[in-house]
Amino acid sequence: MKINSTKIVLIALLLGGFSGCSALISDSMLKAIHQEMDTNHDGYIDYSEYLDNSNANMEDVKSEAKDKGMSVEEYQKWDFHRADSDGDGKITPQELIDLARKEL
Ligand SMILES: [Ca+2]
Ligand SMILES: [Ca+2]
Repeated sequence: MKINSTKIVLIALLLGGFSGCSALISDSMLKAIHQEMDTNHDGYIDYSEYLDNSNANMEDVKSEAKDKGMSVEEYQKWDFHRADSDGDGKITPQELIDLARKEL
C-alpha cells in the first residue's frame, strides 16, 4: 500500500487549528491545506468544516486553548475568526495565506 505522505504532512499541520499555518509554509501547501479542510469543495472553509477538523484533533485543540487561557469553544471561534479577515463566515485560500503571512 502506498502511503500518501503529503496527506500526512497536511494533517499534521492542521492539528490544533490554524496554528500550524505559519509563514514557513508555501502558498501551494496552504492551498492544499485549504482543499483538505473544504470537505464539500465549494471553495471556502465554513465554520462547520473548521469544527469537523478541529473536533477530530481535540487533544491538540485542548492544549492550544489552554495555552491561550481560553475554553475550547472560545479558542475555536477565535481561531476561525482571525482567519476570516473580511468576516463573511467563510475562509478563502487567500485568507488562509494572509493569515500565515501575518503570523510571521
Ligand atoms: Ca466548504
Ligand atoms: Ca472570509
